[in-house]
Amino acid sequence: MNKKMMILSTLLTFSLLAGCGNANENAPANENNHTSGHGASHDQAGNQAENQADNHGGHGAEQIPVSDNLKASFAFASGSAKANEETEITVQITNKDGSPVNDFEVNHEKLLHLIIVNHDLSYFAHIHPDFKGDGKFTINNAFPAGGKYKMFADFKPVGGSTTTLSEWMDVEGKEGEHAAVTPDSKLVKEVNDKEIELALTSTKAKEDVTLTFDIRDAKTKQGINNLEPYLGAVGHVVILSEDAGQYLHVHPLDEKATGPKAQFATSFPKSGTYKIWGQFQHRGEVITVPFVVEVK
Ligand SMILES: [Cu+2]
Repeated sequence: MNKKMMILSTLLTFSLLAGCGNANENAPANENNHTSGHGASHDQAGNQAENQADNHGGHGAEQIPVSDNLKASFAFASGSAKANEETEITVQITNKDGSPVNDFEVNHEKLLHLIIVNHDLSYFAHIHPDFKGDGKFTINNAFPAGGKYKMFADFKPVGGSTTTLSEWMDVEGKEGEHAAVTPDSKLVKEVNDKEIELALTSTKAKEDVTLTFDIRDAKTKQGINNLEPYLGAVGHVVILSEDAGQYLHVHPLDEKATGPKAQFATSFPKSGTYKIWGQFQHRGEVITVPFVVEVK
């Protein structure tokens, strides 16, 4: 994909996310599946996004109806999860009629990406469940405390578009502190002996944004120019709104970059506080660096 296509694809995705966001908030209580991606119901904005997508008809396999028809059911294999205990998570992808979906495209080297965060976004996991057939994926995870966790399954069915389906799950046990998601005063962090600086070309909602991560050795301040591919690209970035209601897809501008700079394209659907996790690999080690930004 060239840069233009990537931006177009990103824009379309965000239009859809922005459009479906409100519909999700109003989802009936018995709807156990909060779709942060392409939800079943479309409000006015959602329809606009869909029309917009139709106008760009040449957009390859990204057809919306398939994703609209999908459902993800999240469960703990033993029925419940306890803090600090390995728990098997199952994610079952079905059509709305309950028939399992078994054909997935490899997307960033995996069939399905599972992102898990807790209520205040202080916990973040990005893991890759194994496909077991019958639409089912499983993986073990240990949750650090009790409380609510939101799980996002990110996948691409064959013939469909990139889809993100999510659900809040309860983990038994003592809850951790509830910390506020506070915007960083300086977008520089030190993680695993690396100093990572983030720059954004815009912090306004609905604008194209390029995120540039600059990765240096924390001691020498020398740029690191031998980043290794992580999930087939220079890095992987996940962005969530403060309430975890909006999950943003982010695309690297140059997948083959090796540092010290790694650039990604996105667009924030609305104003608010967002948490950004950048993930990079250097010398076999995955570095996860979080930032919090305020979008106006
Ligand atoms: Cu992944």
